[in-house]
Parts: sequence; C-alpha cells; structure tokens
Amino acid sequence: MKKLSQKSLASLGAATAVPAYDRSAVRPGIVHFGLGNFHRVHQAVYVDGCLHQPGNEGWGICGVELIDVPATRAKAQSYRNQDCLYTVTEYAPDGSAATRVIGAMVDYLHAPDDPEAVLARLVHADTRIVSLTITEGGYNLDETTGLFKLDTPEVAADLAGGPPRTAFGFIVEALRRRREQGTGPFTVMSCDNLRHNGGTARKAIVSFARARDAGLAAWIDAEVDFPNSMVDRIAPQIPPEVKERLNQRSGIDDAVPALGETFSQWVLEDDFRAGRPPFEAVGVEMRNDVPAFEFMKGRMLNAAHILLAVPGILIGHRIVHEALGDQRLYRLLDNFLDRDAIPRIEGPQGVSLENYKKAVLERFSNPAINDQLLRIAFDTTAKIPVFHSRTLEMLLADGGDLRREAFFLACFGAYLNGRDDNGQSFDVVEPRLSEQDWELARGGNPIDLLRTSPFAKLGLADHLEFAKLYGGYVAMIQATSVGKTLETLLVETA
Ligand code: CS2
Repeated sequence: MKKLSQKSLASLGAATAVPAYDRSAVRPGIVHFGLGNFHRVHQAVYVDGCLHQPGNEGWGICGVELIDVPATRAKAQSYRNQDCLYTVTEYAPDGSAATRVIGAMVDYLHAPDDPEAVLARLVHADTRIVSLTITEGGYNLDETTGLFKLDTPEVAADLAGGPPRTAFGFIVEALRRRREQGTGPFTVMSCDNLRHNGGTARKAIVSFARARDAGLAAWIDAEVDFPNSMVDRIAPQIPPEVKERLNQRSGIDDAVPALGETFSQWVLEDDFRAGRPPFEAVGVEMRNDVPAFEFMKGRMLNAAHILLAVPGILIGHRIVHEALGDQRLYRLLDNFLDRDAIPRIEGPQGVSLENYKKAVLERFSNPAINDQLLRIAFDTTAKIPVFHSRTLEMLLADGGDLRREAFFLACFGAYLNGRDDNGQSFDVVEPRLSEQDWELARGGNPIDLLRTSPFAKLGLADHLEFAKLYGGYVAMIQATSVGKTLETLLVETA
C-alpha cells in the first residue's frame, strides 16, 4: 500500500483520480469550520472540481478545527502527514465504487494551539468565504425563543474577551479587524443541513456581534452575505474496519479516508459579493428557490432518516439499510412520506416529490454505504424540531392523522433510556437537552417529554388528541415492545 502524500500522488495508479492541478499554486480563499465527513465528501469535492478549472488557484480551503480532544489532535497530525490530502470512495447503489484523492484542502489549523493563526488567516485578504458545517444545533439558538443564547459557557467566555474558542468568536473578531483595516468582508456560507441555513448563520453571528458592539453588528448585517443552501450527500462515519476496507480497495494507505454515496446535491443562492469559485461549472445549482429544496429534503429525507433511526435502534437495528430491510420500518417510512409529508409540502418547481421519495428510499437501501443509525440519532433533540415540526404543525392544523408522529415521539422517550427491545444498551448523545429537560424526560410522567424545550413550542402536551395517542403508544411500548407497537400501528393504519 502506498502512503498518501503529495509526493506519492504520481504513483497511485490510473484507477485513482488525483488532483491534476498544481497544488503548490493554490491559496486558501475559503476558511472552513467543521471538518467532518460531510464537508469532506461534499463541499470539498465541489471545490476540488473548481480547482481543476483554470484560473481558480485562489479558492483552496483552509480547514480549522476548534475542538481539542485526542481524536482531533490525531486527525490534525494525519492531515499534516498527508499534506492535507485524503481519499473519497464513492459507492453506487449497484456496489460499484471509485476512489479519488481530494486536494482542495491546502492548509489545516488546530485553533486551540494557535488562535491568532486562525484569526490571521481569516483576516487575510485572500480569504473571501468562511464556510461552516457546525451541525444543526451548533448555531446556538434557543428552541423556544429563536434567540441566540449568550449564556452558553463557550459563547460567554468568547464574549468576555481573550482568544476566541467558538466559530462565532473567530468570525466576529476577524470581521471587526477587517472592517478596521478596510479589507472588506468575506461571505459566510453555512453548509449545515437546516432550514434557512444562511439566515440562521446571519442571526447567530449578528447576535453575537451585537453583544460585543452594536456598530459592528450593523456593519456585518449590511455588508456580509449569508447565502442559503440545500446540501445533500450521505456520509457515514468511518470506523476502523471500514477504513481498512477502503484502503484495501484503493491500495492507498490513507489515515483519514472518507466514503460517500454517488448521489450529491447542492442548491445554493448566488449571494457572494466577495466573490466565489465557479460552482455552477461543477454541478452546483445556483438558484433563488433554495427554501423549496430545503423543505423537500428536510421534511422528507432527514425526517425519514430520523424516523427510521429512533424506532430502528429500539427494535435492535444499527445499520440504515438493514433497518430499511425490516418491512415494518419500510412501511412506516413509506406511509409517513406518502400520507403525512408529501401532501403538505410544496416542492420545487419541476421536481416530483414521488420520484424524490423513491430516490430517498433507494439511497437508504444502498448496502455499501453501511450508514449508522446512531450517527443519525446523534443530537436527535436538535433534529426532530428541525425536520418534523413543520409537518407536525400542519397535521395538527388540518386535522391530519397524528398516529405516526405520536408513535415516533413515544419512541423518542424510550430511546432516551438507552436500551433497546432486546435489552441491549446503546449510547444516547443529546448535547442539547438541558438538566431541566432531562428531569422532565426522566421524571416518571411521559407527557412531560413533550414539555421539554425542543418540543414545548408545539404545544403537544396540551393537544388532547395528540397527548392521548402519545400516551397510548408510550404505554404499549412499556407493556410490549417497540416492534410490537409498530406492528399495531401498521395494522391500525393499513
Ligand atoms: C442525517 C443527515 O444525521 C442526519 O440527520 O439525516 O446527516 C443526512 O445523512 C444528510 O443530510 C444527507 O445529506
């Protein structure tokens, strides 16, 4: 196996596509926060495509890691050893695969080691886009009020002064310096999977800035662009055995290989006063109807994903395609999409929601992706409101069938206990449930789960019909199992 590095690129063999551009000439024009697998198989791949177009040397990526734990330190070292290169192996639903080396990232900064170096990079005139994948909940907005939370410990520490620790702290301090020096703003491009991601990023950053300096906040609000986008590509985690399999397949010794489906979509608003790479040349759809795509994806793909993950884990599944192979779960998703979601979504013009549904179920069935249900269930508390609340609100308003959503939330309560139908335990990672929320969720009265902060706004606990259905499913799950309760639901709704 060949160790991956700039030097070894020429000898990797014809089966692997490698950067055909001169990486030594590439400067970072994009600074990215959140170097997870999704960024690596999505935005970085598109940018790599742009770098293959002549004249785009100014659009390399400088990755910034904010989190200081052994795993991120090890990752930083791996990137350094590999000249910031990594492989992406793309698997088609028929199992065929192709590996490509991505060269878009040309620099990597571990922020806790040297925050000033990150600020210097952000302030540099070459930096024209700052992009983010900091997760749905990472924007630090209160679920109930929608306001930016100034008292989150890391945010409060950043506001108190000293070297920044959060993306907000870095971005606002960098913009302050750029304004002072007359460098002009960069564009902030959120690539997180949430509705109105640009507007959400604007809200978070402007709110943070306002807590520092109202004049600066007004300047950011007026001068910085925050394009909205819909991003889509399934990127599973890479446990050691998958890493081994990917490297065996490619013949490349890559310490940080990535894996993705062949499907990829990016619909982006063309709102970049500070300039941008030629995204349209590499398949990005530059459009002004992004919200229609966001709604379709969030309320169908992501909503179905989490609806598969929570009951799926409880029934005993751990892998997405295996869960979907369970006919009970397949029918749950199919019914949810057909009856609850699709009739209440206005899709983008010219896009068939029926076809979109078929594609989603086919993508989930791709065995080569081997995606983890626990990855999807991570931070469910932040995801359910984002992906399910609109459908729920509409079902409540138009007298729709509440049974599937009531079953789902009853499962969510059971999920928080961390034990499945077979008595197997699993890790519940819910960073956004407060102490008070945990008390409500564990207090012994199941209805209180609907009063926790993520759900309080929907008023579900006080909706008689919903509360009754929910209570019924909770009781049935406790008395029998999630599997049996799902079977009953399917019979009742046949
Ligand atoms: C998943 C997404 O974690 C989740 O909520 O639904 O990560 C999903 O895989 C991506 O949005 C696909 O684009």
